[in-house]
Amino acid sequence: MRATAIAQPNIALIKYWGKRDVEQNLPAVGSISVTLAELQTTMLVDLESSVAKDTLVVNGEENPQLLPRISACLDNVLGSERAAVLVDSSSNFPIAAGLASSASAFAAVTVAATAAAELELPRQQLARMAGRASGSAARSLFGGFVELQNDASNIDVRSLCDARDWPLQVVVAITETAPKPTGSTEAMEISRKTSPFYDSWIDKQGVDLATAREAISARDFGALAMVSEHNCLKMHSVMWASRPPMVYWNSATMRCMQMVRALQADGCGVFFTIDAGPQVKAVCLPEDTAAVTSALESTEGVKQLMVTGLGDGARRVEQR
Ligand code: 2P0
Repeated sequence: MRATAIAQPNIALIKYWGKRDVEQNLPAVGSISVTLAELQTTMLVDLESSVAKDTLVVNGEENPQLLPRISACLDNVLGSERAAVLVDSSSNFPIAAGLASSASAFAAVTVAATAAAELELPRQQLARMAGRASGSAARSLFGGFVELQNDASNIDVRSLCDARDWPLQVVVAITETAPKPTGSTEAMEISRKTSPFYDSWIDKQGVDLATAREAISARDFGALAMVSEHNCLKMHSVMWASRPPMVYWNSATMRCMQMVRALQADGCGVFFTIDAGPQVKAVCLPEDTAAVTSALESTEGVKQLMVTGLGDGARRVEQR
């Protein structure tokens, strides 16, 4: 009746932005991501604690903000006729700051809750359950390069390539650790309702997905770099043109992008991607990791760097 799971966040190269069904939390587009290795969320779910109501502890402190979404996820996984649950979570990276903390949190709680209830479910079903709580969480059930397909009335998630088969590195430049001003869920709906570029974003996503899929299959870093940066900047253009505009970048975000451009001009195998937050993720070839790390380390406004390889999907671990 107690189980612990570990999940890692994932970084989308071809982004999820927009929902076709808010109630069911179904994405409007497919997406492709990489699951990270070193950034981790560890979550204990205890179904027989003596808590009177659902309780969420994050890094040692009660967290009432995230609790309603965790409770809704537990209802979805365990049914609403359940006893109060204690969830104890810890992450080794800043949460709610554009580092996909909701992806690892909802992937971990889904795996831990099903394990605690001794439910044996296929990974695909776990991914759909996690995705109902947070779209990007569905991708953290799988490792390496992961595609979330958005077909018919359901989502389908699969690994395109194992982490060990194309061991790229990701250097995360943290430029701000405070929570972002507008959460993704709300921001996506603002974009859908107000951005003049939204329909075109949805229409063109299939082309970017196909290009990225081919690049991953051919291990073609240059092609993956080009389509990933294009897709990232296109998503941010949708956000910038929304009303109110959503500009998640700060001046250090721009400086990091310029630094990546300078590294590319020097022949480095690196590209950037940025999510709904000011952090810059530089994806690079293993042999260029040291050069990328040193360049971003010395970029003005970078507060912290995290360097990671690609990792595995969410899984149960020994009780802590
Ligand atoms: C992504 N993001 O593909 C995109 C890129 C942010 C920018 O998925 O509303 O927290 O919980 O389904 O999963 C962030 O969205 O949104 C996200 P919900 P989620 O990674």
